[in-house]
Amino acid sequence: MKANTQKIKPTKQTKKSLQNIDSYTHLRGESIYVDDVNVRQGTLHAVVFDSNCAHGKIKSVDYSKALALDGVVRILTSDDVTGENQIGGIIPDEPLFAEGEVHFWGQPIGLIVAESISIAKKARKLIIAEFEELPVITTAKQAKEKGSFINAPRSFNLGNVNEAFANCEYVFEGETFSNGQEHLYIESQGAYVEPLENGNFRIVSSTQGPTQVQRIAARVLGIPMHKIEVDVTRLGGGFGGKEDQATPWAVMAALAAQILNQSVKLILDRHDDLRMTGKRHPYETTYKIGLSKDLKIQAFEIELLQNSGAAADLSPAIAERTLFHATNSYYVPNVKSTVYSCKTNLPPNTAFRGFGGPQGMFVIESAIARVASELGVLNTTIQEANLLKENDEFSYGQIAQKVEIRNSWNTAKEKFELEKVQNEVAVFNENSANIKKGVAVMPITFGISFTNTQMNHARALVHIYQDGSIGVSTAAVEMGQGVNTKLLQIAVDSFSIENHRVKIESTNTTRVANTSPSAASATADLNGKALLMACDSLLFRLKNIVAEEYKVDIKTVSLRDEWVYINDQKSTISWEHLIFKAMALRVALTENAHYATPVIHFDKTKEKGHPFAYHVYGTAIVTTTVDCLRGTYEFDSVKIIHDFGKSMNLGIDLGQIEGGLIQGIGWMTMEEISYAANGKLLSNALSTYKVPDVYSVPKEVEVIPLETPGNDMAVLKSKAVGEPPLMYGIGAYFAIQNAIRAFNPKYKMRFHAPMTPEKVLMGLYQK
Ligand code: LUZ
Ligand code: MOS
Repeated sequence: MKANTQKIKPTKQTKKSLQNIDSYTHLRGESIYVDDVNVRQGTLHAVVFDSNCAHGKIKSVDYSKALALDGVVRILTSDDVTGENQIGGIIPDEPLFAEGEVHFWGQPIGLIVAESISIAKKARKLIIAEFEELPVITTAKQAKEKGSFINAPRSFNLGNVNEAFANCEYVFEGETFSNGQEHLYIESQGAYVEPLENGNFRIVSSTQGPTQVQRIAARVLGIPMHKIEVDVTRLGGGFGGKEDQATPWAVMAALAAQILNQSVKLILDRHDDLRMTGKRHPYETTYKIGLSKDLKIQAFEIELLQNSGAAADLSPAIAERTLFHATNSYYVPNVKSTVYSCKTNLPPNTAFRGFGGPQGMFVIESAIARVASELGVLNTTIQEANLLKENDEFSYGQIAQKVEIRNSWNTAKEKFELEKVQNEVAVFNENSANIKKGVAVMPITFGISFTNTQMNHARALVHIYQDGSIGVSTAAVEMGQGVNTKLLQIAVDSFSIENHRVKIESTNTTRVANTSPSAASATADLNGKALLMACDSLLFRLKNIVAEEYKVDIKTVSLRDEWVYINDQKSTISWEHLIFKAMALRVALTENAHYATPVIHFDKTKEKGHPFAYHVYGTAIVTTTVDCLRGTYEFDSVKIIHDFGKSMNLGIDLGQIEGGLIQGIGWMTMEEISYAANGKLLSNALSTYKVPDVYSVPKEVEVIPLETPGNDMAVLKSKAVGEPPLMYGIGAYFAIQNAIRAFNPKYKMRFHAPMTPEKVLMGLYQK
């Protein structure tokens, strides 16, 4: 395969997007990550000693040789924890350091603190641990058979599936599997902790959830939260992997800093990170789908087994989102969906872009593909017949409103000439023996808000300094998604001042407290809305100064391009002059605002409510070419109609679409996590775990914004864009599958992701 000359068609932008404010320092290599922080003299370095047994009783651990090594300062274990040895977020079921037993390969047992990383690593090799091995569970199915669960199953129900199936013309049952996914943030997990005076600590962490780090560190160190300050400048990627799982490393470093009264740095190297951290949850699912004669889906019943790993982590919340998205973009009047969070001996699996949603969507897309092949129709015929309409009810009780799925589908169909493409592919396949093409369409409908209603809030703290410059603090964590650029845009637009006047500060728990993690695609919405409120309050005060001085109605006062206008006339008051006046009049130039998403609610006892502020919609057409001698494939094009609402920064939002899409294609086609039966991670390096690269991205990616009125629940009507595009990648699986079907009429469709070249080859030559 030759290198792709990737062509990304420039999408028409009405207004030039503000360039990502980090691009200057990124390009020069000057951006600061945890490993770049200036450390205090005498800083110690830590390495985690972890289990090489997936399930067992710890018989003995001999640290003596390691401790004798020159430069080793201390080895901490569960015995040294000053507070509670417990880091569980949702359920307290996860020790910081193993106590008595180990439950996964890679579970932390101790922390080696030494004068250098190389000494600590050398010491790690000298520790001898003995285990009494216990039975190991690696799959969700094994866990279910043994009754090994994290919590009680959840079930969403709508209508009556049994009655509906009885009246269906067509009923099919089957199984699907989707594998996990490694986050592979470029910056691995890590933290740097300094002890301050009076038993206080400052933690610099690569976390999406600064408050989570602060809360758990306080619990483990046995001190109040106000003694801990967590500071985050930016992350070199998170993708959900640092929503909860940045915490243990920060907490271990903090514990060492507390015990040794010295600053401590703990950064996982890539191999340690791959082995010790959880990933996207694999799911094993059985489904039953029923349709009427006119191909309307009447009933859908699924039982999902989530491979949660050895502790809860965020699994219960992720399982819930799987149910929320189990019908993807379709209206199904009768639904019974049940999910089991299965406890296995893998590292606790965790949040990953889409948060269980993609796993749910894969199942219904598989069921539709199965029906289509059984009935000899195109997948798209069934998909199109069942798209959501205005006022349709989701299985969780929310009524679909401002639905744009048909609009995006129809626009994609027209603009990208779907029928013509499908015909061309069919003609190509008739005339080509060993090269086959496949096309698939992937509609997405993704709910925006944390499904846990109480997490949907944020705050902003704005200081206008006396020289007219501004500092903005929010709960938003910049992880490459460009949220700081959006926040800057909100502040400069609010005051109509120049970009250079605004600085977005680091995310810091002493400036903005009790933060929800930057997650759920909701960061710009929640923090942006809070920032808008803070700016509006300040603006009111500033305008009031002018109104009082000139005895005019405040409504006639406005700020434009760094000047005060009265009745649309430019005054003699500049921005700087206005701030000078405010200082002289002792007007408060600081504001703190709190935003909590209105309207949303959810009743878990009934499993009904209105959990999402709104949904994001879109449709992708994926075209692939499969080499039927080799089983290899490439993607000719992915063409997307996406519902941005009214994008406030199309450049940044397009970046999110492209990144999400490629990450989704990787999950569905090439990234294959593999554990041995004894629980050891086999795909433990980048030589055995394949992520998309420049050779595997689609040759053409075209994204056209859908024309819509936008949605007031989104910040400046600019809809959330972080997670939804990952799910366009699901189309890649079905595009390849359609190419296989064109080559091998005997191919019995299996729905077992990822669709690696090995699986393609087996499908091509299945008899
Ligand atoms: N994190 C979370 C998330 O705690 N709750 C959510 O609903 C969610 N959704 C997507 C991604 N992360
Ligand atoms: Mo998340 S999957 O940390 O938005």
